[in-house]
Parts: sequence; C-alpha cells; structure tokens
Amino acid sequence: MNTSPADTELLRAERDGPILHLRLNRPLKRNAVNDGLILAIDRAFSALSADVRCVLLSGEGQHFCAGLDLSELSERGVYEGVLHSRMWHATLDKLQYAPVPVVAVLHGAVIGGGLEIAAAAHIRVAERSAYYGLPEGQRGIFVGGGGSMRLPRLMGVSRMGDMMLTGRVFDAEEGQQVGLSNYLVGEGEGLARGLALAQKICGNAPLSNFSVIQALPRIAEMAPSEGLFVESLVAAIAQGDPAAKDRIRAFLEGRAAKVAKQ
Ligand code: 1HE
Repeated sequence: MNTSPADTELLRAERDGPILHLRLNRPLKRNAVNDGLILAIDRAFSALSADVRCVLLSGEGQHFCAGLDLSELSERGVYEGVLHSRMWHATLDKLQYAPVPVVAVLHGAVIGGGLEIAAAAHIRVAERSAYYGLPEGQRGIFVGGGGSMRLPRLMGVSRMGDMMLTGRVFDAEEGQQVGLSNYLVGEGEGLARGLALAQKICGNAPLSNFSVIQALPRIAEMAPSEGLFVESLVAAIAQGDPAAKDRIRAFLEGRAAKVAKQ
C-alpha cells in the first residue's frame, strides 16, 4: 500500500448540519485515486457518525476525478492487482451500502475509477463541464472498481463496451441521456443542487432512506417471486416505524405537503 504523510488531506470532510461533505482533494493530480485516497474514502464510510443523514461527494479543482493513479499501477504484479481491485470493491461497497444516501456532484473529467466511484453513489448531479471516459482499453487494463457490475446497470453493457473499446467519451448531455447522471445543471451550480437534494433526503424518515438504498438494488437483482416477498417485508417494517405513523397522520390532518409538480 502506498500512503504518504499527507494522506489525511486527500479527502476533506466538512459537516453542514446532518450532511457530511466529502471532497476528493488532489486537484494537482486531477484527483487521481492513489491508495491513500481510496483508503481515506474507506475510513470515512467505516466511521460515519450516527447523526449524519446524507453524504455529499465532490472533487476539488477543475475535475471530479481522473481515475486510478496510474503511477502506482506499474509497481503491481498480478496477485497485487487482484488484491488492489478487491480493496476498491470493499470501499465502494461501503459507499453504496452506507447507512445513508450519497449524492455525488460531478464536473470536468469523470474518468475510469472516478466514474466507478460516481456509479456507487445513489444520486449523481452533473455540471455541464462533466465528461465521462473509460480509457482502460487504451491503457491496456480493465475496470477494477466495480465498474463492470455497476455501470451496465446505469447505461447498458453495449454503451460501456463502446467506451472501453473505442475510447468514446460522453459529454454531460450524453451522460444525462444514457443514465449516468440524474440531474444536469449549469456550470458552478452542482454543489448548490447537490446540497438542496441532500437536504430533501435529510427530511425523509431515516428508515425509508435506509430501505431505499439497502433494499431497492438488492430486490432489483432478485427473481420476481423472492423480490416481491422481500418487498412486502420491507414495506411492513417501514410502515411499522413510528416516523411513518407520524408522517401519515400529518398528511391526513392536512399538515404535510402535497405532491406537486416541480
Ligand atoms: C495523473 C492521472 C492519473 C492526471 N494517474 N496521474 N485514468 C486516465 O487514463 C486519465 C488520465 N488523465 C487524463 O487524461 C488527464 O490528466 C485529464 C483529462 C484527467 C486532465 O487533463 P489536464 O490537462 O487537466 O491535466 P494533466 O496535465 O494531464 O494532469 C495534471 C497532473 O495530474 C499530471 O501530473 P504532473 O506531475 O505532470 O503535473 C498528470 O500526470 C497527473 N494525472 N491523471 C496519475 N489517472 C479501479 S481501476 C480503475 C482504472 C482506471 O481508472 S483507468 C483510467 C485512468
């Protein structure tokens, strides 16, 4: 593992009430992910304090993330390569299966491992400068951070294969069309939109948020019969929570917001 004394600064953490804002912080290297940075992300998600209700993830400088730090790759043999990929898997599983939702704000390069990190988040907000690439094919390598599992679920195997085989880069508009981002916003507007979405998420009952991020992707992978059964269990658990009872009573008594066009 390559770590340096400056690793604590590789990921900046700031609290804004119930929101934890994590910033990839290697702007001079375009936030390329060295071992120190992936381990810092791992630590952050291993030690989320209980009063955090949502995480905002962004990148410092002109780019979200240039992917794997290629300068470390040349030192690895085959076995080290497998272990390294498994380390990314463990970290990004912690991110995807965090107890609270993660909103990623994307701008500039969202490349290789950077796109794999973004794909593990629950909501992606892209600024117009965002562009997406998987140059693994050109670099003679393969995705190793869970991209082959998560990215086809967002944009399809065929599009991902095209990006890897031909080096095709999607711009922000195309990324929005193919499902890489949930929201497309103007330049410099990503953090504000990400924060607004995080605040909305914080307003939900914690058990509902937990059920969405823990149960939904798992149920979607199940056979229909098993999935429907698990859905019934999760629905019953969620509606049995006192927070659900309070919220439903508030609606019936005219004290809760109606659903409205936005
Ligand atoms: C890096 C990296 C990196 C920048 N590893 N050092 N990812 C890639 O193949 C993308 C490689 N990077 C780029 O194509 C470009 O750097 C960018 C399009 C992202 C940005 O371009 P630009 O002109 O703003 O910056 P730059 O001048 O290219 O880079 C600034 C510095 O960052 C420079 O170092 P310096 O010491 O010369 O200043 C670059 O070498 C360094 N840098 N990107 C190492 N990726 C879990 S497996 C995932 C597998 C992958 O992610 S493969 C994709 C890898």
